[in-house]
Amino acid sequence: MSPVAAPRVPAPEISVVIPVYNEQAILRESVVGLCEAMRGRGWGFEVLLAENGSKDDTVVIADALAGEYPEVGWFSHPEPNYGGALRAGIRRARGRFVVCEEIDLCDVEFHGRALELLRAGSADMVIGSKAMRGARDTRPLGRRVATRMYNGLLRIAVGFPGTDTHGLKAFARAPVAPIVDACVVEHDVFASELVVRAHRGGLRVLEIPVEIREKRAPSIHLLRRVPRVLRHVVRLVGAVHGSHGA
Ligand SMILES: Nc1nc2c(ncn2[C@@H]2O[C@H](COP(=O)(O)OP(=O)(O)O)[C@@H](O)[C@H]2O)c(=O)[nH]1
Ligand SMILES: [Mg+2]
Repeated sequence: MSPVAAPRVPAPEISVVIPVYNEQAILRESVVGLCEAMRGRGWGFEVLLAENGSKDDTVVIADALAGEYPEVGWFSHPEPNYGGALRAGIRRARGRFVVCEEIDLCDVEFHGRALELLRAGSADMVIGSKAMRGARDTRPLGRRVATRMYNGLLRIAVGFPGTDTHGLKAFARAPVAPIVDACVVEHDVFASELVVRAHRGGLRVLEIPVEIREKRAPSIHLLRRVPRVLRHVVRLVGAVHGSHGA
């Protein structure tokens, strides 16, 4: 099996980038559901699965899906790094618009609403917020509280004015590509750096409420993430305040 399979569709309008790690249980069902729903809406799209070092059958399933669906491609990022894989996926994206997804969400309704705003030129980036008015977050209380605490931290640390940075987002590739290149923080906090830099760079960032229904519980325990996230937020503060580039 080759270590990478590029999508076989020419010039898609939409690139859906999905970091995946040890997702054999839901990968097939999620990708098939996503592709069928997007085909059903008549969209030209590609799906890029950004894997790194899965120890289960994720890669075997991803490769089979790429064989069955010309829209689907996958690659393995060499380091164990969610943000690195997401960033590499965005760099491979060819669409005019890029949607950052999660395999346990695959919310095509969000794609539709975000695309409408992006196509109309009403925004450069659309964030699917779990925490704004109108959102419906069915995750356990601890994770909902963590989202709000993390957002409060970003507000204090870097003046982030929104309600959510992690999770679903869609953007126009051309204005956001240089911001992706400017990001320096890895792992979970890359997603936040991207949104924070988009705000600070004067892009039109719009939040819309989403309904979160995870297909399974998260793979990493919440508390185990905290020390690394805090270290990376410190790095983010340095980065956006100029010590690590603009
Ligand atoms: N490439 C890659 N993807 C990951 C990694 N950890 C989680 N993911 C993917 O990131 C998405 C969100 O992960 P999840 O466990 O649901 O965490 P949540 O964001 O807190 O809900 C899923 O598509 C996962 O497969 C990782 O280390 N590398
Ligand atoms: Mg999840």
